[in-house]
Amino acid sequence: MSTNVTTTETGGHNNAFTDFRFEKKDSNLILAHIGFSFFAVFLGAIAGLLQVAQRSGWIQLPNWLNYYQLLTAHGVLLALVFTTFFIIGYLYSGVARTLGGKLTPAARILGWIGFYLMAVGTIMATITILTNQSTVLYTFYAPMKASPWFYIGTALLIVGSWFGAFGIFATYIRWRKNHKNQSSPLFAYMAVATLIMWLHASLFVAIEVVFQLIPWSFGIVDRVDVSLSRTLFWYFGHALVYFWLLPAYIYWYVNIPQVVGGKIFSNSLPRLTFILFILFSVPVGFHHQLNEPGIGSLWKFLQVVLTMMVVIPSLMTAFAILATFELAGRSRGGKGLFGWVKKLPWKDARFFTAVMGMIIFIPAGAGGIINASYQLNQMVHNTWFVTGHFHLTIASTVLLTFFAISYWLIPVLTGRVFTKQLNRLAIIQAVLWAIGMFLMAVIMHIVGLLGAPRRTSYSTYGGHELAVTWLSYEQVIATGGVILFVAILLVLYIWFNLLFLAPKSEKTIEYPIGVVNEQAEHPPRILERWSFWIGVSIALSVIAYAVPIYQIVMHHSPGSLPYRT
Ligand code: HAS
Ligand code: CU
Repeated sequence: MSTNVTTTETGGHNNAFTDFRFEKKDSNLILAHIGFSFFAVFLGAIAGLLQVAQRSGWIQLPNWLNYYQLLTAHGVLLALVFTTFFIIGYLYSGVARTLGGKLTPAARILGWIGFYLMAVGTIMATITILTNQSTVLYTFYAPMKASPWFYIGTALLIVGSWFGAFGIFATYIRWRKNHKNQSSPLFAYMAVATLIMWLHASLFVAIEVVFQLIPWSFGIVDRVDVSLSRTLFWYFGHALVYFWLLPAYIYWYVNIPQVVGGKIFSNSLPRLTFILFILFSVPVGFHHQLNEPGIGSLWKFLQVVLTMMVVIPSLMTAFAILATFELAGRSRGGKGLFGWVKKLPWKDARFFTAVMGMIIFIPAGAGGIINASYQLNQMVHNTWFVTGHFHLTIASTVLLTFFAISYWLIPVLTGRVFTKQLNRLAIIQAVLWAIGMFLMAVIMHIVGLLGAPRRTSYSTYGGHELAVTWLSYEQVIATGGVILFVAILLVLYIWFNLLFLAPKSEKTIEYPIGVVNEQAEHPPRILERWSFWIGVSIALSVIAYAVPIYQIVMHHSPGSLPYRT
């Protein structure tokens, strides 16, 4: 047990740093990412409102616009574009903040190259969606075929994010060189872990896009092996959802302790959780393909077991965050079993909004475990249950946490104050979000159990009794959707103010980075030996995937001709 944790290990938080400001070059790069992400939210939310109103029979779309086109725009802009831009921006901010206060020149160049690649890719993909040439949903399953420019656009988005990752690695490597034998600050450690996982997984969707989908959509080859393409997609797809989740965890582990006036509970546990995510995020993609032919049930079962393993780091996170909150509440004088809960800063939107997301994650995670249970998946697969699940996870837990981050990160970047009024609006926003999601996502779970399919536009199914029941639930779901849209307008209003209108602060605005609790142990060195963990991760993925992929390829499927929706 060691008590002399150095400030660098705690995330570089010492007095010299309370006056921290970003260099202009860094804040511009971060702001570009964050600002672009807001634009995606705006368009994606409009698509969401229209599609839920159409599916529930409230409106009829004009004939130049259809439900599946809106669904594609909604998924691509929110799940792929918004998240990637926001995450890279946020990770850049924390890495610059904790690794010597600024990015390296190489990181800035890589960051800008990445930004432009992602922006150009997004614009290309969005245009093809709006012109109905890429109505293939955000998972772009073959044999539904999109315009080649859609695939090239998404490939640029991914490759751009790799440049962002390289910039972060460059800054991290400089720090390691200058701080031999020290553990890196938690934020930077977690950012590096997240991006290692991301690079590993996204390489495989890049293979799918570059070697299968692009040649096929240009007509260079006529047919595509659907099984292989879906398997490559889900090799990436589950890790993708953790690429969204882990930055939210970084906020919970590293920034929130400072917001609540407490300390980070442990310096090793968060590192171990992130290592477990590197290991187990990838070899689990089959839990999205449990109902698909062509994959042996032994391999599906193995990946179900590994999926249960990847739940463990989330349970560890629940424990650590609660412990952090309890320590903070008690240090503020909270007494008795639950007295500390009252002492937490409930009126601070930077805390409240994120906690709303955490609380929602408890049922959301339970729903995930239901999805992953091999037999139960038969019941819920391709129903609205799954749509409900991901609106609680990505669209509530992660999104609310990102909102909470934006409420201090934009002020740090622009020097504008998150005023009392804006804070109050943000709290109302989070409450509205919870109500809207209760009506929308919780009901989606129920109607999903009644068999209502996902990815389906308005239909009465010829007045079939069961479908009529679905339709009555759908009215509630659409009401939830309207409330969520109002809540998004509030966020956009807050963001606009923080970017352009709110009063400039006289003092430096704090970038919250928590300090590790004095009793925490030094993290074991092995946790920072990346090559070792990358090796284990590759080994696990080979065990889980090598044989089934070999079997798919050797099966020599003639492949499918394209299908245009
Ligand atoms: Fe999932 C489908 C299984 C987590 C997103 N998931 C999806 C899809 C998306 C998605 C987008 O096994 C749809 C993909 C598509 O389009 O087809 N999911 C899981 C499992 C987990 C899980 C086992 N999913 C997520 C997260 C996502 C996400 C996170 C986004 C960010 N999911 C599945 C499966 C499918 C699936 C199947 C395919 C279904 C099908 O058939 O198609 C686990 O990671 C969940 C673990 C989480 C927990 C919760 C821990 C709780 C915490 C909060 C603590 C709270 C505190 C607050 C401390 C065990 C950490 C207290 C504070 C106070 C002050 C009181
Ligand atoms: Cu998954």
